[in-house]
Amino acid sequence: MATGSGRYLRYILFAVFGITIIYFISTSSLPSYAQPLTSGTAFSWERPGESTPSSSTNEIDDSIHLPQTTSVVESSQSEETTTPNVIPTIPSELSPPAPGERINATFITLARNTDIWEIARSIRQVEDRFNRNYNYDWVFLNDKPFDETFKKVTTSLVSGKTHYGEIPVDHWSFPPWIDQKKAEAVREDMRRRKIIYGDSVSYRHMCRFESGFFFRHPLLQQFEYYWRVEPSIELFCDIHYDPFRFMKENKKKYSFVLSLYEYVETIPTLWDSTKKFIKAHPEHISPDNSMGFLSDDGGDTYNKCHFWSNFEIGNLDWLRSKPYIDFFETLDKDGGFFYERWGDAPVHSIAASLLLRKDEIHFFNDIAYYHVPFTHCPTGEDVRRKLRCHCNPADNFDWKPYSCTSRFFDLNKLKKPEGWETQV
Ligand SMILES: Nc1nc2c(ncn2[C@@H]2O[C@H](COP(=O)(O)OP(=O)(O)OP(=O)(O)O)[C@@H](O)[C@H]2O)c(=O)[nH]1
Ligand SMILES: [Mg+2]
Repeated sequence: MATGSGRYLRYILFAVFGITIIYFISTSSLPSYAQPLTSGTAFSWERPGESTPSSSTNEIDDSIHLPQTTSVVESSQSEETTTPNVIPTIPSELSPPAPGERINATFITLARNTDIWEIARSIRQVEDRFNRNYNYDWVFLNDKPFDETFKKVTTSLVSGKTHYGEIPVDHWSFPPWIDQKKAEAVREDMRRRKIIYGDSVSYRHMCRFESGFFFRHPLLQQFEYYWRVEPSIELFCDIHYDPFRFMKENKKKYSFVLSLYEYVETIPTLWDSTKKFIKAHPEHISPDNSMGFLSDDGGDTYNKCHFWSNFEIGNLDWLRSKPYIDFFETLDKDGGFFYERWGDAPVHSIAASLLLRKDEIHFFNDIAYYHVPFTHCPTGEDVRRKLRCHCNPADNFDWKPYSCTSRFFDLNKLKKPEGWETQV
């Protein structure tokens, strides 16, 4: 008996369900042709004659209109039928510039012609998330002349002015005091030990250029602040204010989003050269420096912590100042860019930590960033939601053991963002 009545109940349920479906189809899905578009009206996201069901919970803003590209004329009104134009008109401006003053600042990219599509991706991200509203300039530098494709594509993507410069030969070559045989033997040894970029000459020129020369290029003389952008980076969140302006108004000279430990094999004697500089130029060392970020024993040894310089927003006048130039020249004379493989990240980081006051270095929690293989995804759900971030918080590197960002927070007595403990 129980089985029989159960079966009847199922039949009834199926019947009710079927009738509901038929009713729904017959009442809701038939086009009403209520609003024919005539020539001269704007194209709407609604298909002609289709009206948005008012009961729908997905509210479509039918005030969104594209520029006039389509005209559909009802056959009852005219014999003439026009084919919809599939080529939209191109707006001259994607969005209006943000109000307020601009800082004397530029984006800066060092790249080869072959980097074009990777840097195009980066530019697009920077423009979409920030610069389309601010229109800052962009300086491109190369050790060879940029080709037409590079210039054409980048000019079309950047909302500000673009500038293209070639690097002077003596900023991208071996200085005369370098022993070529010794440098070659080092490269061969690093190749055998499989040290990343260990056998590359061009990588060494790049690191030396980024350490000591980019800010001296004639194209950068006119600017006070720079924001470095590398190929194939990602920005995961909207940038809802002007970071250049933040830097200037808060007297910041250097900033970062990611920090980590350097491969010791690439910098075995960098700290010896640094200590030589400290001894020779005590007048350049800031009384309120960040030695605690670099060393766990008061400066005797280097703990390898550095800010990851493929992202940086900084002050060019600081890099052009005597303390920084004296620091770079001490290192350059010791030859470690070629006899080892010193990177510009530890060089900039040691300089910022020793020459600047603690409060002149800034950590941008709200600039969400990726450069292979590390991600900075802002800690704090509220921030991520408000900034429309698309990064996975689980990928955030900030509080992992191989990051030095916790050390930066502790040294500066900063309160870590809520939720950091869950990402360790
Ligand atoms: N003009 C020029 N630019 C270079 C050269 N080598 C590297 N660069 C640029 O210098 C910057 C750093 O080089 P990358 O190859 O990204 O070095 P990296 O970030 O340490 O390593 P990746 O993991 O490969 O990104 C990038 O903006 C490159 O486009 C070169 O030989 N000539
Ligand atoms: Mg890179």
